Amino acid sequence: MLRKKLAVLFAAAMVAATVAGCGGGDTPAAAPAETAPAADTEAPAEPAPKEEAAAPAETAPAEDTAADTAAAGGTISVGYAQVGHESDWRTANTQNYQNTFTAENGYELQLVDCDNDNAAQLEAVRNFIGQELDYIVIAPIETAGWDTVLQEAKDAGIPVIIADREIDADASMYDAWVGTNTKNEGVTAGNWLAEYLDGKEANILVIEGTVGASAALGRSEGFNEVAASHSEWKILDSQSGDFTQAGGQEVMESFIKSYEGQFNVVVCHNDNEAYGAMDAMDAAGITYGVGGDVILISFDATHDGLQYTLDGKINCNVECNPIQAEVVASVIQAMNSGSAYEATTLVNDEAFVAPGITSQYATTMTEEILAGRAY
Ligand code: GZL
Repeated sequence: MLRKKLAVLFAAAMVAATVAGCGGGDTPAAAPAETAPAADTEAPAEPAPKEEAAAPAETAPAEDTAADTAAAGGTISVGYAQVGHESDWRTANTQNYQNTFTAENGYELQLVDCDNDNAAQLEAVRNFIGQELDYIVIAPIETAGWDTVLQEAKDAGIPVIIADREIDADASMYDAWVGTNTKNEGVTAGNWLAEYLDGKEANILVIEGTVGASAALGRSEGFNEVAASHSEWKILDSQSGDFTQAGGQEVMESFIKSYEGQFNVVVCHNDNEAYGAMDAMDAAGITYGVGGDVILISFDATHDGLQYTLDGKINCNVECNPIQAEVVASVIQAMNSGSAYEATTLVNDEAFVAPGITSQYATTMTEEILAGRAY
């Protein structure tokens, strides 16, 4: 892999946190002012002190865009350690990276599907380091266990971008973060339910995402924060469906055995779990959605999830936008040209509700909205 030789830079790349549309919630702290990643030259760039943002000074002439680099015969090698292929959301995210990090755009993408296996994901990142790729992007399966391999990438001088989910590591251990605010998504689901129930009782079953995944932890934290302020609500049970349809069906079947006739709300941490829960409730003759005995809430707002929302099968669907590759590419291009880049970028999210429902927290679904969706 061509290891890009970045010019030695004399100035810090100014770094700022950018919020692109979701407010509130615990967004990752913006990383302190960073220099553009040290070039692998003899004299590494003089790092600006992290606690202060150095004023932009004379920098090496801005390099070309990735496409120009490609035209000049160079390519930017990018390794993407992808969570797996567990959901429609993940499929859309993978496709987005494959459509963005193309050869004609000046990239050489190695996308490794880690099949929801932490050990495989760490191995993929170490392989990227061993190949001396130019940049590494990680969508972390779990939040824990990243310090050692991130230090290895740092020692190798390879910039790392954490994408989609969050990790339990200091922001100084990686170079940028691009993703969504899943705690905010959970708060939105809770606020919508409170608005919809208008004081009525709720006996809630939750099908969580993958154990240890920040998306599951964030959604639970946000929803539970709202639930705690409603004494008329009771969360009967909460189990992981691993973000899969099979997992959602298995957990819902178990819930029906234990709580049939006792619950009126089911919260699924993603659309695929919701499809599995719907199959299980159909088999048990339990009605859900608008006019049903059970209120069904889902996350992701993928195409099929929004079709079910439009059909009134899902009452509320909180979006989590998988289209993130363009933002990651813009960060890589900025790093590559030694210019300013955002250390933290939140990707837009919104929420949708079934026709007949109006809400201050969500948009009422229409055919036009569905037709206009990118995924
Ligand atoms: C959310 C993402 C989650 C989706 C699931 O940012 O990490 O993982 O909600 C996917 O569909 O499996």
